[in-house]
Order: sequence, then structure tokens, then C-alpha cells
Amino acid sequence: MFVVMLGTAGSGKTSLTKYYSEWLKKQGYNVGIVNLDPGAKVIPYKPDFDVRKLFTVEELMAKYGLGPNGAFMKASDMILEYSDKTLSHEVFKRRYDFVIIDTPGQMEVAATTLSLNLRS
Ligand SMILES: Nc1nc2c(ncn2[C@@H]2O[C@H](COP(=O)(O)OP(=O)(O)OP(=O)(O)O)[C@@H](O)[C@H]2O)c(=O)[nH]1
Ligand SMILES: [Mg+2]
Repeated sequence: MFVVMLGTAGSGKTSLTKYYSEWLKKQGYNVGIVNLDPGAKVIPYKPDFDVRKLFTVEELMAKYGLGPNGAFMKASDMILEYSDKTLSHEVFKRRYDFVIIDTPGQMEVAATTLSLNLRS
């Protein structure tokens, strides 16, 4: 099952990802964690797939001369472009009981990204 943490900036998505995944693991479930927030600085859990390995918001700002919001929009496009790489990752191959997906606070970016991922 995929569990998507969706919410406004600072609403607790990352914290819930950490604590919910820890709780599920304690119940004996096999849990994968995905970080889809390219703007995250520090995350309190160990992701199985981390979008920041592909790009970060800071890199996009520097590379394309964008502000933080523009970089998030660019990130949204990039996640679509990188979708083959993302979705072919083992964490999406349904070998986990639960895959928790942490998303950016920019909900429109998260929504674009997930509409692709969930359709595929
Ligand atoms: N009071 C309270 N604070 C919380 C709760 N969950 C998270 N926080 C705090 O709220 C702040 C933001 O939490 P995050 O988990 O980083 O929120 P987020 O939605 O991932 O934030 P962004 O990724 O920046 O959109 C942190 O200081 C957390 O410690 C909660 O249930 N209650
Ligand atoms: Mg977060």
C-alpha cells in the first residue's frame, strides 16, 4: 500500500513519515520510505529512495537562475522527466507492505508528481 503524506508547508508530513514508519515497523510490517521533497535540508528518517539524489531545489535555483518557488515548479517537471528512473526503483516494486511517501509543502508540486506516479 502506498501512503502519501500530503499537506501544507510545515503541517507535519515529514514528522509523520518518521513516526508512522517507525510504528508500522514495530508492528512487524515491511516498510519503504520515499522522500519526494527536493527542498528538504535534513530529514529525520532514512529514505529508501530520495529525490535529492537526482536534484535539489538549491541546485535548480543556481542552474536555472530561479527563485525557490520557480525551482519547485521546475522540480515538478523534472520529477516527471525522471519518472522512469524513479518508478523503476525497487521501493516502487511492491515488495513492501507499506511505502510511505513524504512530499513537499508546495502542494501543487506534490499533486503533479503524484498524479503521474500513481497512474503509472
Ligand atoms: N505541535 C505539533 N508540532 C508538530 C507536529 N508534527 C510536527 N510538528 C512540528 O512542526 C514542524 C514542521 O514539521 P515537519 O514534519 O517538518 O512538517 P512538514 O509538513 O514536513 O514541513 P515541510 O516539508 O516544510 O512542508 C516541526 O517543528 C515539527 O517538530 C504535531 O503533531 N504537533
Ligand atoms: Mg517535510
